[in-house]
Amino acid sequence: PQPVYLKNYRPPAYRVTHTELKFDLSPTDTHVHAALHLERHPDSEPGLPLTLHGEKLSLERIAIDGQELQPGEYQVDDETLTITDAPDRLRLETEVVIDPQANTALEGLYLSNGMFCTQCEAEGFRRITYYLDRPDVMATFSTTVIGDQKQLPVLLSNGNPVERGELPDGKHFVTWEDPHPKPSYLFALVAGQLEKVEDRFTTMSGRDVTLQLWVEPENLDKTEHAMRSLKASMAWDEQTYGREYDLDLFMIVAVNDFNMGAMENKGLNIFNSAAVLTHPQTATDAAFQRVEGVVAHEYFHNWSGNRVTCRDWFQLSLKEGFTVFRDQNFSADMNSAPVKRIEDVSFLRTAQFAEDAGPTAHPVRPDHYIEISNFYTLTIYEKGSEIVRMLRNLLGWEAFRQGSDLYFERFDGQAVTIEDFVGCMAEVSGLDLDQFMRWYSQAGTPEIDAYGEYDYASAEYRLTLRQRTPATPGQPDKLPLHIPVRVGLVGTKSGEDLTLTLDTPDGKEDLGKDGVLHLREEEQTFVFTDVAEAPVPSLLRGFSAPVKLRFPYGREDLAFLLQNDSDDFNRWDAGQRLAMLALDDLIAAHRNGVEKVMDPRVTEAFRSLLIEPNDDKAVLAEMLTLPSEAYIAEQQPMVDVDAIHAARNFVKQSLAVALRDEFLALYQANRSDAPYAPDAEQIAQRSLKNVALSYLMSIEDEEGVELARQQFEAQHNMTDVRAALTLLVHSSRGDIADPALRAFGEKWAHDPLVMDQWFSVQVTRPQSDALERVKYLMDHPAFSLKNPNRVRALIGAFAGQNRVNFHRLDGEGYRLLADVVIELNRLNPEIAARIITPLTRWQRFDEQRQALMKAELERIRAEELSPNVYEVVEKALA
Ligand code: DPP
Ligand code: ZN
Repeated sequence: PQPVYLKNYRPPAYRVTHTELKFDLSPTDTHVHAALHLERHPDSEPGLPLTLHGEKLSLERIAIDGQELQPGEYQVDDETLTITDAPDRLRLETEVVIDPQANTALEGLYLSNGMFCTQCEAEGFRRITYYLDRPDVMATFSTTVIGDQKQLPVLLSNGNPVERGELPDGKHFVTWEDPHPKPSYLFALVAGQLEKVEDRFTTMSGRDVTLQLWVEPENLDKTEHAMRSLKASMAWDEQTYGREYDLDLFMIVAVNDFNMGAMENKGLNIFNSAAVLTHPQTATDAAFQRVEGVVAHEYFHNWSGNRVTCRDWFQLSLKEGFTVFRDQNFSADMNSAPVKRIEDVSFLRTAQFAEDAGPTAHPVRPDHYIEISNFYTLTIYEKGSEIVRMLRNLLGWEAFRQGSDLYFERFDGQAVTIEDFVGCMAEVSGLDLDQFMRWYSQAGTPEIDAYGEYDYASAEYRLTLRQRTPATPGQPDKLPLHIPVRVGLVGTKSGEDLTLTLDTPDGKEDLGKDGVLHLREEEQTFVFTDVAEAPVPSLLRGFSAPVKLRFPYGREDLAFLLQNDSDDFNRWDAGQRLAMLALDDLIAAHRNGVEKVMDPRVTEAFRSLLIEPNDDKAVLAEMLTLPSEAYIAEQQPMVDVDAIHAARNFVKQSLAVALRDEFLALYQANRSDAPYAPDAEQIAQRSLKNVALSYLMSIEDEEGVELARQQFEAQHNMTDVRAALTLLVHSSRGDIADPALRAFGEKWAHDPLVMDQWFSVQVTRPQSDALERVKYLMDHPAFSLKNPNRVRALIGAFAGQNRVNFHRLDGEGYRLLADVVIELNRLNPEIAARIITPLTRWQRFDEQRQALMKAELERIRAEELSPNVYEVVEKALA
């Protein structure tokens, strides 16, 4: 497979002004008739032939303006259809046959539980019909769907239904018109035995929109939260961005077999059932919040993605980074804003930083790729969102909103680039964002070394910041970035933020109590004057840039910030840093075979959190949560999974022993029998209660075990049931855990999304039988390698979250993952190329594990590989 390069972008030879499609649906031979209204693109190079994309299509007929083409007048290969002497304007008709039932890759048109559905982003439409399948070709669509009336009573596509009727042989049809020009990746079709829940929304200009949520009949009782989230998203986008919905109908469909979370097809969003269905008895708080976030994300794409789309796939973050930023802010407004920020940053710092430090590191705008579906990454999405957040912070909300308005107005109906977006921000604000653009082209996580000095005599505080971005594959040398560093100086006597007066070449600048430093050089010193007392600096407040910042904090400094910092995020981060210092010592002790000793300062810090809680419950629950094993691993030069696991357990158990009564009291204080609601207050209460329980269970405290057992048996809601079940299954109390697991498995055997949780709970258990359980569960009737959710719940959870067992020294964990990758490479290359990730991180481990992991990668490389897996394996072994 050959790479595609950004620098080779050329406009297409032709554009499509209107697309007419007719589908005659059948599981194994669906006929697709397409009539494309084509005209030469005004900017194309003269003489270019008309080349259409097409894969796995069998061509039955081809005609131009009603004239059948003869063999020789066109050429077909595995990926394209080319017509050399096409006129400048033409109506091209093709008829192809496709086999949805054989489509296990879940790209293009496929069958899921007897239901037809599509996934076209990024390049799935070419598996449906011959087309200029690239995002800068935008056309209006008219789609007729024909299907068996009994098997397929519901026939959906984009836009508005304009005609329907009966046909011979028990068939019927519906014709859909989508008046908004769109690229092919936003095309969608769904047909099956679905039922709907309906609601309405009146937009700010008075458009009456019908909202429909289509599901399989047994899931009708799981739609309420998604519908509520949709209406909240529509209102939020009007209030926050002035963006309104633009059709009379908005549909969401839940599908069981789906590679991604969801897809923003115009007017017909298709969702992985896991990202839309909820019920208090089947979904956890985290699942409710995910549904809210994903519903919002896909809805927001209607403007940031659909009305204004990407010129080419290198610009993917143009729509994804911006839309993630929008959905993160929406969720922050709906829930606890500081906790949302803590969660998003935790995710970024573990998963995205790891990606940026590994062999598949790439810029937020890559300059080449082999397989675009490999680039739906944490870097494009999460780091992309952080870049937009930095822009918002640099401009301030009002100017940022003006820039956003300008962007949507100027580029409505167009396919554009990241320069177009940032250009609008520069234009409205007058800021020079040239250096800032390097965030899009340089891969790797920048590191900042900070150093501060207080001079009593002059009352000055000098803060020196030095930045460096490590080399990444293909990018050995990096340039300095423009990094906004939000800071405060917290007075050690007062515990208050001191006023910041920055000494600049143009005189003194008053930054208030919380200011942004613009780090642009490799090294810069910032001098604050009139600093009345010795401060502890609070750096990178709110995580103002996606960087690693080091500062030689003492443990007392961190305990002080944990008590006094006015920035919630940094208060939490001070606690994490304090715990990390203790963990580092314990990891070293474990490695050296020295007795482990708990740092009393950590215990005291936790004690004060528990005794005089000055936080809301949601933040407190985060404060009491230790850094995850994955995050700890990210901080180590070489990952020692066993030492990390042992050190973290030691801290947890020490805290539990020292603060046992406090945790018990916290648990009791946060019990509630109130009917379940996924609101911020209840969610906070449950997380606090379950954090307390996790401490008690870490020492298998008798009362704690009994509380876990009761909590499981009460079956009040899935959040509490799953928390209790996990703690029991991860403990040594098989006497209680085994019957609970069995009861749970029997109760929910009919519900695949709950069985996914049942799989995950078991395969993440730290005991040494976990790998055998994975193998055993792979034969369970509820498991299937063909379903991406099952694969993620069983294999993904094991390889990604069960670090001690996946990294077993006999290499069995690696072997198991490689076997799965080899099988999925044939069935579903997109999922294969994702699930392989833990193996690609071999450089981070000891020599013995490195050798074992590389041997498995080599074994995979020896197979006949899909472009997806090929690209990842080649990078991993480069
Ligand atoms: N564009 C989708 C999303 O991120 C992914 N296919 O919502
Ligand atoms: Zn998206």
